[in-house]
Amino acid sequence: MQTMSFPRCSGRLSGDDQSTRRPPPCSSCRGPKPRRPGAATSGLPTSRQMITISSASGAGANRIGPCRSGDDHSAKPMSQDARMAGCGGCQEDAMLTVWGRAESSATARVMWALGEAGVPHRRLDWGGRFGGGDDPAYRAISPHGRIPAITREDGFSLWESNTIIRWLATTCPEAGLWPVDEAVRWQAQAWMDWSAAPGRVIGPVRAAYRRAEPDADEMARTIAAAAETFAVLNAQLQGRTFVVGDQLTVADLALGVVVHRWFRIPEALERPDLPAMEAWYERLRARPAYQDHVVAKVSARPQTLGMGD
Ligand SMILES: N[C@@H](CCC(=O)N[C@@H](CS)C(=O)NCC(=O)O)C(=O)O
Repeated sequence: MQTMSFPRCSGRLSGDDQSTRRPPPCSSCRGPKPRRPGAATSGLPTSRQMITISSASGAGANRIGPCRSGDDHSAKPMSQDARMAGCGGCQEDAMLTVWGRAESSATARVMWALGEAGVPHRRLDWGGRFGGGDDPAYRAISPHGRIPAITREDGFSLWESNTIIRWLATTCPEAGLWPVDEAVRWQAQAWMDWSAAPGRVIGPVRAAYRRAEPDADEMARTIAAAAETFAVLNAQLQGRTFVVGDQLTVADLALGVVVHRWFRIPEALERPDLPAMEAWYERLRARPAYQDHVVAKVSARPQTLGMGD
């Protein structure tokens, strides 16, 4: 069996981010599968130990994890994709790990997606003050050393938050995050790719108001530039519940975190009203997974002028 070494675990398993939600109905056994007590942590690293796993192309890659629920999987074999995803919680041996600190916007996006899909997972603090981005073993998973990345014990790994979200949505179709209609599906892809644009303009806004001595002109200029970009999303949301229709999709998952940052700009700063986007933001805030992984984690400290990093 081929083996591959994953980065040493920092031991910071974030308990609040272990999925406690009930998994969605399993696509294979057609019914919710109860989780084994302790399944979220058994066999997983507890301190700085090396995780050795079988490679995705190795002998264990296509193995269906033993289902301990007594469900009969032979009636409807799992698809290859569902097996690789461990979707629905039936592949307990293939517990998904998210590498990334909770307050990172890219990590929060993935965590929110996992919460929406109800996929069992754990998160390890990684990147930023926790370090690890330069660990050669982590670089093997995430080539530019950025967070987040995901790994499974059978060797599957992936990086780039939007790609992880696409993978999740397509391997867990039960979650309904991947539009069935072809035209809508491609619109969602376009909005996902466009999500880099608001990502680029919100950074300068945050840098401007957080400076020790914020400059009024710089703040006004960066907010105006950001508002121009966010107005594009506001126009798209007019008359729609979510970005590409009446259902939450990958497009919302790609954009929801950066919009949270926009609405966290200190109230003292003037910014144009974007009513359709604000109504959509309120709809997102009503979702428990968004509350847990975005509102409670990203820019959670009160945002004030001159607050520093
Ligand atoms: N396009 C990447 C961006 C990844 C990225 O830049 N992540 C930031 C955190 S949001 C990062 O890794 N920063 C360095 C660090 O946290 O150590 C994605 O969406 O996954």
